Amino acid sequence: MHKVIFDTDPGVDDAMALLFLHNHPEIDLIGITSVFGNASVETTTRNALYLKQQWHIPAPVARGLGETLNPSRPHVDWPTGIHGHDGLGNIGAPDVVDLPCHPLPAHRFIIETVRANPGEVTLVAVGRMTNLALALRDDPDIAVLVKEVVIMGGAFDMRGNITPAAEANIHGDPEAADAVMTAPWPVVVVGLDVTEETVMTRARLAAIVATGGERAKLLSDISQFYIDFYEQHVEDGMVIHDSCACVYVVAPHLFTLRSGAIRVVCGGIADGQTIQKADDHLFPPSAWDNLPSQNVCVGIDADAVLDLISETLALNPAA
Ligand SMILES: [Ca+2]
Repeated sequence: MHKVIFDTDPGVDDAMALLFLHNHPEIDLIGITSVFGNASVETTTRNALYLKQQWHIPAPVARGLGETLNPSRPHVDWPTGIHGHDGLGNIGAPDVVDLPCHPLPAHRFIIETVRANPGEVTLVAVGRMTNLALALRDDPDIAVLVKEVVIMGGAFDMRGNITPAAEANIHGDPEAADAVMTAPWPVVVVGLDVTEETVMTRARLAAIVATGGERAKLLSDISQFYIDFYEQHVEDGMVIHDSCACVYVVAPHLFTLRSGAIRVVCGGIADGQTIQKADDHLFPPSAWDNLPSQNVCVGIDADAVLDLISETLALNPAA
């Protein structure tokens, strides 16, 4: 079993990833930590509680941060054209969900949980890296106690998706992302290089709903607005960024990795760009020296990943 804390900004593709983690038999989802990104932290926390309630997820929700690690960064508008005004595809989620948050803030929840389970916790982070960076700042020693950090974010051998240089999760808090990538914990980055190859078609989603029951139906309802947005990018369906990172936890053999130190550009026109110095390439002294080698996904078996996601989302305990 993989003990997972899911750090997330739900978010439509976050919702799919959450259901994957909840359904997968080899994953023990032990916590959900919210962060801002696809919407304000008030909205993403509400959404995490709403999905917990609707899908009967036992894991607690700990509320995270709503501001960048560097507080002087300007606010950027929420991507309501992609995730809707409610962050869940405008399905009309209730303003208030009658469930409490965990008493600890997200970064303290991460620290306490990792310390209670040394060497066992995988952090799957699919929003901005703010909570993880604050956990490291508060308690740097947790880095060696975490089993693995799997990140959805970044664009290495290709353009970004929020600027020509940067992917949205990293661009949303570059200083936090640089701290996470350069810390002495094992990081695997699942970025646009592989996520943009995984497209869930309308037909595939409909087939999931046909066997997955009410849980899958809610997921499908949430996803329709996002699918409409993606019409300008893909022929049919939705790119399922966040679920790819969750698949990595249980099926790493479906990905090709490249090892090397990673830095994140902080400021200037390439703000939020992710750059890896591959271990097998020599350079004169640079800002990538004396840092841990982390892994970047540079290849994916997209069909197999989509099949695994489909099978997992279609599991229906009520049937
Ligand atoms: Ca996300």
